[in-house]
Amino acid sequence: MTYDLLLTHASVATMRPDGAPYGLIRDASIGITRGLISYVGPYERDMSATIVRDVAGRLITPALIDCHTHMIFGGTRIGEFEARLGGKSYAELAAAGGGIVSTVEATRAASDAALFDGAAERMGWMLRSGVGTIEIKSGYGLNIGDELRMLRVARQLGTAGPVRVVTSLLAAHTVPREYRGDPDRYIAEVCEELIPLVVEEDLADSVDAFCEGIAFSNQQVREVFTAAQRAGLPVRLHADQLTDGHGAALAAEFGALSADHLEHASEEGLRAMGSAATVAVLIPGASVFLDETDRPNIQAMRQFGVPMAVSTDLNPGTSPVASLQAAMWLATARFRLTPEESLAGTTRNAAAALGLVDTGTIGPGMRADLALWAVTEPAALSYWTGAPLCEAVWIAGKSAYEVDTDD
Ligand code: DI6
Ligand code: FE
Repeated sequence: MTYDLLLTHASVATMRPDGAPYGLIRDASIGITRGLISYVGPYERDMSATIVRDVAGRLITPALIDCHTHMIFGGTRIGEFEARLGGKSYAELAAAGGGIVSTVEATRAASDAALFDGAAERMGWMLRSGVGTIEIKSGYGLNIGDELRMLRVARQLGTAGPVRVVTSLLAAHTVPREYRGDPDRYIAEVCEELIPLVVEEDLADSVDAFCEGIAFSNQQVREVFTAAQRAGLPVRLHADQLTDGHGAALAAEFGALSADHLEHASEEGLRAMGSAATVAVLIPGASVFLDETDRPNIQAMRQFGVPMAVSTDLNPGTSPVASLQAAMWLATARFRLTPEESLAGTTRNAAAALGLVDTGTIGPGMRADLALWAVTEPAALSYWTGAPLCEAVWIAGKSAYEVDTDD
């Protein structure tokens, strides 16, 4: 057989769950045919390919997957960041009309082209940290027209490539100013008008909500989830980030793909997530940036068999983190994940959080979504931070990024 591309002499972290830690194979070759992996295993001398690349023992992992971002937005919140360092809390600023609502104003005022260009630049940063798939949420439009506009821009980013984009409708992010006195009316509009329009245009792959005192109640989230599932869309939830709002249990009850943040989730909630196979998406960047003292209960997640993913939550308010490899470092340093859990969290388990079965591990038949790193040990990806370790990314077998070796 002749491969389109053959990578030889690699340390391959396949991230397949059975077998060696990291599913690691040393001195391995990866054969790629028509965008898919057709061989991974020991180096064999007589394999032929259109392009052969000897990677000299360096590490290849699945291209990383960021399963939670708010990558499309207008403006920044640098002023708010400085105010927080002056002593104000995130919740105080949100209550005073700052926070998410201020990004909503800047996003509504931005043109489609400005939203696209801003997000495309950030996606370039993410690609250079080894990312091949990114989930992007709406949630800064908060009216029918602007939520649809954000999702259309997200779809355009996916079409433009090279990074694969998965989208989530997050209209239930916070109560828009126009509905301050009547959030139930906003929720009804989301359920009855917006979700059907999103489905009609195929703009979202899932529906998300923010269950929190400063956002939406359990009952309001139930309504959104019920409407989403009736329309055939899977759900996910921002759960128990700032307080225990029983979000983990609610997500499990609806069989959500993921429940995200979880700093204040109860043991019962996490147990329910384990039974429902709902992925816990851990976001150490927001924890650090907001200087949260409570950490997610990783021990309970391990005990109840909750799959753990790691994401940046890239957004202007709580997590201006634009490298998924930096999030891996934070996940070990802040949440005490092992380096293997951290890499599983940005590959195999992140794919599960997005409901994707064709990426996240390296094996025959999987998409050739691969990242090449300037290290040989998989644990090094959670050890170094701030170093541009990623040397190349292939997405569906195509070269998507190649480090500039001239300097
Ligand atoms: N939780 C978060 O961390 C982001 N959204 C959410 O529901 C924050 C978004 C923002 O502050 O703009
Ligand atoms: Fe978020």
